[in-house]
Amino acid sequence: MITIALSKGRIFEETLPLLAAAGIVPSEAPESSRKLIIGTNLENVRLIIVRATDVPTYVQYGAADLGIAGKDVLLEHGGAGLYLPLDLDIAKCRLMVAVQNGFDYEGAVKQGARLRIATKYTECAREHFASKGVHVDLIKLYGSMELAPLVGLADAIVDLVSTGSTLKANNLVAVEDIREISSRLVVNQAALKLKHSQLQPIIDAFAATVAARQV
Ligand code: PRT
Ligand code: MG
Repeated sequence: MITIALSKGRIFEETLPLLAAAGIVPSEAPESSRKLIIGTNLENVRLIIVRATDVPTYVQYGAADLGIAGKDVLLEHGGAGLYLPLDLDIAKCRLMVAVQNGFDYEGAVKQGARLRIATKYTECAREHFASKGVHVDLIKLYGSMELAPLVGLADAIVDLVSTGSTLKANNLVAVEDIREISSRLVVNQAALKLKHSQLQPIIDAFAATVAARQV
């Protein structure tokens, strides 16, 4: 049995064509079913539906052989025990620093002020501000980071931005671009050896699809 860990929403949607290229068709959509284990047209392949941040954990411990996770999630997780053979170039966005419109971020940084930063991405944020020599207090949040500067919880946030409409709707502006984010294929290292003949064709089909899109 091959088990693939996916999260609902954008990753599931953008993974469907990759699965199709490997001849895998889910028998249900996770949005319409409450099932956490979803069968496929192939008897020996199943999908498990987990929180995006939990994908690396399921794969690390071998509860899933493969998974798809955002680079943001992998940077926070650390990647222990994981083989990351492929950038799938899906679920793309940017990790950015944003502040409330009118907040003088440049000025605060120049003055050497200690900034309060609210984020779900504490590892990436710590590294970013350390590399710039900016002193920060990190405030860990689990969602809706955009609210923090509006109610005085933080001076700035570190969050993912794709269209920019969430920032705009909350009177925030991006002031720094930390890095590009896309999703990666995550493989359990032991499974890759033990189930090589079953896993390699799936990895190859994903790779061929990604390569064909980049021409
Ligand atoms: O939503 P949930 O709390 O269950 O978990 P999650 O947010 O970790 O999962 P999900 O499914 O929302 O995101 C899965 C992965 O998609 C992330 O790990 C990223 O790698 C990737 N991704 C791509 C994004 C976005 N684009 C994105 N825009 N993840 C989140 N966002 C959020 C962002 O945090 C912000 O709140 O969307 C909002 C901004 O979007 P725009 O379009 O308004 O700029
Ligand atoms: Mg989300």
